[in-house]
Amino acid sequence: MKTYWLAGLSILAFSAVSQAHEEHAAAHTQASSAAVPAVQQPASAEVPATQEQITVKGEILDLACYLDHGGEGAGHASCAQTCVESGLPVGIKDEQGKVYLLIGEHKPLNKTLAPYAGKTITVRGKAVSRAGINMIANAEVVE
Ligand SMILES: [Cu+2]
Repeated sequence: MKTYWLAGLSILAFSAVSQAHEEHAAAHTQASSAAVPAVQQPASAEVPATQEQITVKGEILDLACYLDHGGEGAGHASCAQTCVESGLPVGIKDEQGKVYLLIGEHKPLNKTLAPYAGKTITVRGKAVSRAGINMIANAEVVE
């Protein structure tokens, strides 16, 4: 008999909790639907890109092979050179392992960087990050 009583009590407690949860969820829905029409901005404006001038020393990567199968280092250098020359995205991996896409002033840097593929060099430019992707724009080879 005591077992039934406990089971009944826990069902009552559960339904009270789930009702409270539904009210809480409804309050969230109302709050967010009220807030949305007030400021209509494109998604890109909500999270501003970070920008800073940086100098990065690291290995020039062919990003296609790096992302696909971890292609990097001296053993991959000739493939990286071919890939970068052919126009695939080029990047740099710094000594902490952070990877940046590299571009010039709104133009590709592949011809400039192909000879350095698989080698460690220093580049300088404007670092921008958005949606988890890092890029150095207006990149120049420092050494
Ligand atoms: Cu490659």
